[in-house]
Amino acid sequence: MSGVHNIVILTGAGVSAESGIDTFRDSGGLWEQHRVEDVATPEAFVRDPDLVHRFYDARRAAIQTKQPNAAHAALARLDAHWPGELLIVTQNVDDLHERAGAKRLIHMHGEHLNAWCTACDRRSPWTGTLIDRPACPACGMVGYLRPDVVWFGEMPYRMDDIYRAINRADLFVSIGTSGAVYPAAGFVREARQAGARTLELNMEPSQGSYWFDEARQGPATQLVPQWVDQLLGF
Ligand code: BV8
Repeated sequence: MSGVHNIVILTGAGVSAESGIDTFRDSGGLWEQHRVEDVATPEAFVRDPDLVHRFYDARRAAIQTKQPNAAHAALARLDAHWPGELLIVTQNVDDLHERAGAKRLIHMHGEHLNAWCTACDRRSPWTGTLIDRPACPACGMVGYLRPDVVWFGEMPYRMDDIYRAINRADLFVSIGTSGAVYPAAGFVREARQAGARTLELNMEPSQGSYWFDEARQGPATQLVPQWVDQLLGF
C-alpha cells in the first residue's frame, strides 16, 4: 500500500474472541448475561459494589487463563517492523496485545490487571480479587480500590493522544469491533476527515461499515495476518 506512513489501528472484543474471551454483543456475550447499567456504570458501583466486583473479578481471573492469538501476534509483528508512525488503540481491557509483544498501544477503556485507588488516585498492578476490599498497595487505605476500567458515562483515557494520531494517519484500520460504543465508533469519520484511507476487518459488517473505503469479513486470526503480510510485503 504505497503512500502509507502513519497507521492507527482500533481493536475491539472480536480480536480476542478466538482466545476464548467473551465479546459483548455476540450471542452469549457479556451483555446477554448482565445489564450494562447493573455492572458497567459509576451508578451501578455505588448501588451494588459487590455485584460489580463479582463481574470484574471473574473477568480478571478468566483472562489470565487465556493466550494471545494469531491476530495479536500479527499486530505485534507489524508494531515491531513498521518504520512509520503506528498506534494500536484498543477498547479491550485484557492484556493480550501486550502479551503478544505490542508496544505502541493505548487501552482507551482501561485494563483488568490494574486496580485504581479512589483515595490516592494511583493505579497498581492487580491480578487478584477486589470484592474482599483489600488495602491500596500505594497508600494503604482500605475499601477504595475499583476496577481500572472506563464505565459508561466516564471519559475514555488518552483521548488527546488518540485524536492527535488519528489526525496524522494515512491509514485507519478497525478490527473486531461492532462500532456500537462512542467515542470509539466515531474515529472512522474523524480519520476520513483527516484524509486517511479506512479499512474494516471484522466477522460481519459493523454498525459503521458504511464509512469504510474497504471492509473484509472473516475471523481476525485469518484476516489480520494476511493484511499485515500484505502491508509488510512479506
Ligand atoms: C463517554 C470497559 C463522555 C468496561 C467499555 C454518542 C452517541 C450515543 C451514545 C453516546 C455518544 N457518546 C457517548 C455515548 C454514551 C456511551 C455509548 O457509546 N453508549 C452506546 C451503548 C450507545 N459512551 C460512553 O459512555 C463513553 N464515555 O462518552 O464519555 C465523552 C464524550 C465525548 C468524548 C469523550 C468522552 C464510554 C464508553 C466506554 C464504556 N466501557 N468497556 C468493560 O469492558 O466492562 S465499552 C465496551 O463495549 C468495550 O470496551 C467496547 O468499547 C464495547 C464493546 O464493543 P466491541 O469491542 O466492539 O464488542 P462487541 O461485542 O460489541 O462486537 C464485537 C465485534 O467483533 C462484532 O462486530 C463481531 O462481529 C466481531 N467479531 C466477533 N468474533 C470475531 C469478530 N471479528 C473478527 N474475528 C472474530 N473471531
